[in-house]
Amino acid sequence: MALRFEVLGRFNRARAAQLTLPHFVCQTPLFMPVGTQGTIKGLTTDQLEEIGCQIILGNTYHLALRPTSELIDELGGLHKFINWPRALLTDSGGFQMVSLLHLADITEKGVTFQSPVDGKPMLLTPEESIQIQNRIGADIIMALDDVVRTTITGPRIEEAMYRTLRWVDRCIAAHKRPHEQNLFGIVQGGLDPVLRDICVRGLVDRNLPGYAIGGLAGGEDKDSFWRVVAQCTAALPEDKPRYVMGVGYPLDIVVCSALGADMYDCVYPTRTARFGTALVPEGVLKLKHNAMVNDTRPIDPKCACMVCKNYTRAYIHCLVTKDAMGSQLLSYHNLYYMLQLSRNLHSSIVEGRFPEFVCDFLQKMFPKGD
Ligand code: PRF
Ligand code: ZN
Repeated sequence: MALRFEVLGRFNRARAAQLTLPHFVCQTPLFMPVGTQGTIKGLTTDQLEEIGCQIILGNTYHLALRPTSELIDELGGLHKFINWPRALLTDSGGFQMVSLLHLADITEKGVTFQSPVDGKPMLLTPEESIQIQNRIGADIIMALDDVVRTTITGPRIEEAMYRTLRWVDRCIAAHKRPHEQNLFGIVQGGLDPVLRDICVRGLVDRNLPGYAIGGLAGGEDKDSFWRVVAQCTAALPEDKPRYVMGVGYPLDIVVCSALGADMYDCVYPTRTARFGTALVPEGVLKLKHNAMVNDTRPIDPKCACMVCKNYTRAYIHCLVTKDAMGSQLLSYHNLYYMLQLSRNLHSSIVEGRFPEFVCDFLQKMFPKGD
């Protein structure tokens, strides 16, 4: 195991912790920006440090295609390659292939897909996913899982859950650097509480350094989503980090933290920035809107970020469809917002004022109480 997880404070099921990883000491609840090719679209690693980013996520699938894991290894690992001294997490690749490539086919061996480079069929096995992630060198690496949409029903959900458990054993056996990299297992099982329970127990028996809750944020209703998170966090060990994959919206992060989750990743803040949308305490602000043409206020007058200190809505409105700087400034502000939200969750739990923080958050976001 290459991590330490110390709970610093609790409020009911919510916890604030210090997660010590090989490259950085992180505070939870923790939001991890997604940098598919290693880097976050539109931000330099200096800017990421400036806004207090502690860990970023990279995707095995994308990095394996370009620049390739062999080259990253040869050049001294991903931290060095992208000039990021803090923590890194890589996702195992299966989910990206299945969600991006409709041609991906899953068998017991692994995930078969057509290479987007030359169209040749390629196979990503659990062993290969781990070998690639060992070469990339992230602080946390993810087991290859069999992901199915939560909106489907039938025996395929059960098959995927049991396969995920069989694959985690192949991942554990293939992992060559357990003292430098933490292998997390992923709970699958769709929306079925019996399947989720079998998967959680199976993974806990394997005594991994941390656990993720997968298969969510794929179009299921919020009630089912929160129910699965609540069930899994209640059954996972108290002394290990819990990571909800692909989540999420600010509201989801607040709710999941109240349910005892610790880590999150999502493309939403940077993706929505590229569509001209800023995250603000009231919800979202659409910078493309005509009302912004002569609005001389910052995006969020209460935000302390570099963008809100220096630029008006009118200026960003003007840039947004014309110049890459528009989405860069919005990405900067949006990530600052998510990281500030994580810091506020952490400090409110440590200082015993988590309920007040949640009430205030909800009141701003839903002022009419709806
Ligand atoms: N598995 C993996 N990565 C993921 C997910 C998953 O279930 C999700 C949830 N939809 C996001 N990213 N390996
Ligand atoms: Zn700002």
